[in-house]
Amino acid sequence: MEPITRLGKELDAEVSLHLYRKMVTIRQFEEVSGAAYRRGEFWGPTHSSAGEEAVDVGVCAALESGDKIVGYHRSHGLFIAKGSEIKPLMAELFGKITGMSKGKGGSMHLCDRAIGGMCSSGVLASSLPVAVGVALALKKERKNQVCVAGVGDGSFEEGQVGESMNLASLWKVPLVFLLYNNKYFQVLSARSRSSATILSDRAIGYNIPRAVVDGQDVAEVYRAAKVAVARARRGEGPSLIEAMTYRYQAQAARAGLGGDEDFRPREEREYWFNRDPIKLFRVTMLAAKMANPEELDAIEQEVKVAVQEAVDYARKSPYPDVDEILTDTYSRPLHSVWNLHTEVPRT
Ligand SMILES: Cc1ncc(C[n+]2csc(CCOP(=O)(O)OP(=O)(O)O)c2C)c(N)n1
Ligand SMILES: [Mg+2]
Repeated sequence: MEPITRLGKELDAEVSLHLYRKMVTIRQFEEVSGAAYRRGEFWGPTHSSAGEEAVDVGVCAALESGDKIVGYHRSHGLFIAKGSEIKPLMAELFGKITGMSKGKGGSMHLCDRAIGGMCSSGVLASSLPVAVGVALALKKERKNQVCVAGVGDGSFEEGQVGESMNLASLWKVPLVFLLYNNKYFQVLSARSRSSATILSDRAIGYNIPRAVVDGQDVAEVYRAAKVAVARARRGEGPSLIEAMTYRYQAQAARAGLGGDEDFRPREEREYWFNRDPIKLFRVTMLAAKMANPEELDAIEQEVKVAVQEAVDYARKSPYPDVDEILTDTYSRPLHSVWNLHTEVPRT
């Protein structure tokens, strides 16, 4: 396996080992949570970030702790990369009270304000207008902080994307659009949906600069993110990074409900599995003598223990009390919303 982009001074041995640990954490988190899901330990569609770790980790490596992220429906990896603890993330998937959204959000509605994780959403592209609002607030409050917003290649076809890019550019908000081009919209391939292969060309029409990067190469993603984040921090407005990547699992895990089949061609899968971002990074670090195999193996073992602890924690945690079903789910108590807008009788 050929090493990927040469690591420069910007990614020294210490930083590289840290990024490697993050990527391994995402992969193992997805493998263990996916297995628990398939055993029926929790419910609700669950989208895995496996295969796309270099995108999440490369981008977050360019962010400061005060910067924000807004996820989409496949954002476990983005939250882990930004700094979320895996115990409350796992507990959220399990619907437990100790989860980061108190067990009411599940896999697609994450929130971790402590690390700048504003939200994520299961409604395709709906988080982009929210991200424009977050970035506008950062600008108005002169925070010198940046927001990164994730979106999938299929979701990129939604109308809200153009509207969000237009306003972000017009208002010059500090936002980085992060397009995960994994070439599939559920079972529909990119080729069957669009004659354009570089989707980010559309950003040019909104006067937004864009970069197309190898999403399996963490160093390349990091380099592009640094440029985009610096531009946002200088007050020059949004950028778009299109990361060419591949999801390693089927569209979503839906225990017993279908949707778990993988329709993608075997040769294509083989090509992308040979470009596993973690294996590529390992080869690169070893070639650059930034680490020895024993160190990297030790990281994998440590992560294994931590992920096992997270799943045990999620299993042992209680479910939220049924009396709390409406707590935190509306900005105002539901009965006051009803009183204002409808005739719905109160019981
Ligand atoms: C508005 C809306 N329409 C349809 C769906 C169902 N849905 C969930 S994921 C998905 C595919 C999204 O593909 P893409 O944006 O490429 O992201 P990927 O899953 O490949 O990461 C669809 C159609 C949804 N969640 N929201
Ligand atoms: Mg896709």
